[in-house]
Amino acid sequence: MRYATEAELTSAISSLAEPLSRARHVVVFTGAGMSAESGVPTFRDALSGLWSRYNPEDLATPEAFAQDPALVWGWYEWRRAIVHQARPNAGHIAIAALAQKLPNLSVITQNVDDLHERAGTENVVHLHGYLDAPRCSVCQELAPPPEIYEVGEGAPADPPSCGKCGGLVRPGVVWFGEAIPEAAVKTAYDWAAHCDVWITVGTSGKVYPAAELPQVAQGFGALTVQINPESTPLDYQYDYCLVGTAAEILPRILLAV
Ligand code: BJW
Ligand code: ZN
Repeated sequence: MRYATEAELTSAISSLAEPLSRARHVVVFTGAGMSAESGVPTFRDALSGLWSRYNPEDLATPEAFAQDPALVWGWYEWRRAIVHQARPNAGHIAIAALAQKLPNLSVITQNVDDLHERAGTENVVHLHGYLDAPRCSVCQELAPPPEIYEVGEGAPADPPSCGKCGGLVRPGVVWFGEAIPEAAVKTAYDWAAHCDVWITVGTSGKVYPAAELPQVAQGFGALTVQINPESTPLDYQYDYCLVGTAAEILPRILLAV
């Protein structure tokens, strides 16, 4: 059910206090909208999303990196600099504070930034990798992330070479067609199957397998909540759709618990 007006939101949020306080395990599942209010662009928002200006096939696939490593590396270094300048927003901070109040709260994020960790949340699983963990595209050895340097938007930058085998170093993210890291996928499905409350924040629910996790949680009996200012294709799956942004709604949930 959708809760959009001020009165609807107030009543929905207060009715979540009891199940949250009672829950043995709460999972918060986040997407790009979680970091939007920190100034990190989303992917699919019509005007500001990265995919409104760039073609994912040219930048977020292993084939794109093989074709033009400098274009892909430069694009990710430009985004890494944006993330380094960004600060956790009120939503990230509310999740970290909620984790202090509740016995067991975990975060599963699709985001490649570290804003949950910088807000103080400790229990975070990254499904789609992490910008600060580049690795060799040949032998998979982890490489040290370079110092942050200015890369103009769209400017190419040559990737470093692997210290072990000399192969090209690639961004530490999961591209289309690549498998989610095994340990992350296993933990995410395990938490989905065993949590009591599942809160999805700021994802369009269009990228699989991540997008099926909320349904797994619901199938195993969790109460499911979505926080998003827009509708998503998966609205119908949730017990509560709270219409608003991460930085607006999450601090209100924290106050209610
Ligand atoms: C706010 C807000 C505010 C705004 N507050 N909200 C089944 C069917 C069809 C296809 C597939 C399928 N299973 C797999 C596939 C293929 C593919 C896929 O899903 N394609 C679909 C697009 C159709 N999936 C894959 O390829 C995955 N791999 C895989 O399946 O491997 C199989 C395999 C197994 C074994 C061996 C080999 C292979 C991998 C997917 C990797 C996704 N990678 C990216 C890029 C990461 C690196 C990078 O950062 O560049 O991950 S794509 C991009 O999308 C990124 C995101 O994590 C991901 C999800 O996006 P997200 O977070 O939902 O963002 P947006 O922009 O879409 O939405 C933002 C939302 O926020 C909106 O709803 C706004 O309204 C909202 N919002 N402001 C709260 N302030
Ligand atoms: Zn190597």
